[in-house]
Amino acid sequence: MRMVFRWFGENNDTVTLDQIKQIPGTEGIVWALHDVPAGEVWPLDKITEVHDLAKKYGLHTEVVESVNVHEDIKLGLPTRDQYIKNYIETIENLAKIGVKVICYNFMPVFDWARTDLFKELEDGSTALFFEQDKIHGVDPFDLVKLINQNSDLTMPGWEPERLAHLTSLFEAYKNVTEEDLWDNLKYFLDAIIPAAEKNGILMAVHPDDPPFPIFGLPRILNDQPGFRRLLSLHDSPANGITLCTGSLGAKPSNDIISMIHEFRGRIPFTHIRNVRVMDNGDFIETSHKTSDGTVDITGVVEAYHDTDFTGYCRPDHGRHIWGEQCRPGYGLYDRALGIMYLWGLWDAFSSQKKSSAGAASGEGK
Ligand code: DNO
Repeated sequence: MRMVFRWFGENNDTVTLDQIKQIPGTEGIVWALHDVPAGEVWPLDKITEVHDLAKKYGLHTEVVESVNVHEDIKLGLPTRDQYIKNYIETIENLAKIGVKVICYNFMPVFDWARTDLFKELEDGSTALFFEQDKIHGVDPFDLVKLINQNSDLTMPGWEPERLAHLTSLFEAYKNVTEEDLWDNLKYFLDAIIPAAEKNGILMAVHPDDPPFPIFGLPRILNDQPGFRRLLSLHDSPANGITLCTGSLGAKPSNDIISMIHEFRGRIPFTHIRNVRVMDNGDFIETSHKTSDGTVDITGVVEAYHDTDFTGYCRPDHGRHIWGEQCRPGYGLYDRALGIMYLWGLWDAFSSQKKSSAGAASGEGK
């Protein structure tokens, strides 16, 4: 397991590279050119700038999250070919500085969504929260009206450039079914995976977050059968998964440990975090500790250990603790604590394995 840490850039993050460097066992940043709109080519000079900066702190830039997919690709419009061409050019540019994994997602219109950024937990810390009633039953066109009226309905993860076209996007998706989305994903993968292979890059799709359709938009990547189908769309090690335990864990029927075993070798990148799911389906992000949430983090790390996981891992989100002012979910303290918890589990499983191997060889003497 190779630990990395998401960093939004010098002007966009409260966490600094030298702080990241001091988190034990953390070798690189997970980064993106956040100011390049989806669909455009990432310029090599800007890519090199981030790479050189991270290198000064001894951190690598092997994992990118995300190169966003233009809506026209997800919609299957004729204009998609140009955007796919641009995507391939970005893959080629990223390979030039040694990028190994590109995370992306295939969620229509919205990326991850929450209804509250600072929901208070019992211990006084705050965390990202999703309340079903705030989203379900909301007509997408009413939502557009609400946003235009400056309603305080905030949805983190929304990209401003998409918000500006929300009405036309909802119109465009009106007749797009889940099967259409699958077809469009296959078309995209058939075009980009050979380019990724040629450039030594593994593509890793992120699950839908939350793991169910919102606002009537189709969402297809949020359970084991969905990921099985994804892998079969284009059979190549370069067609892989960003296995996010927090996203998948918000759907209690998901057996994440079984997924880790089944998809072994096709998970170049994982996000490990916990989430507490309530009886009504609301969920809140908790500390990484297994007993604090619904996801069996101990079992997840054990499954990775058992399957000799050598991919990249990030602690994903954390709570906001000790008064830290930071990007929602992306403070230093709780994510650093999460990393230490994950390493603690990993090291414990390693030493357990060593002592049982030792006992077995002792028996043989
Ligand atoms: C939220 C993240 C997502 C993720 C994208 C991947 O913090 O996990 O925004 O980066 O969905 O494409």
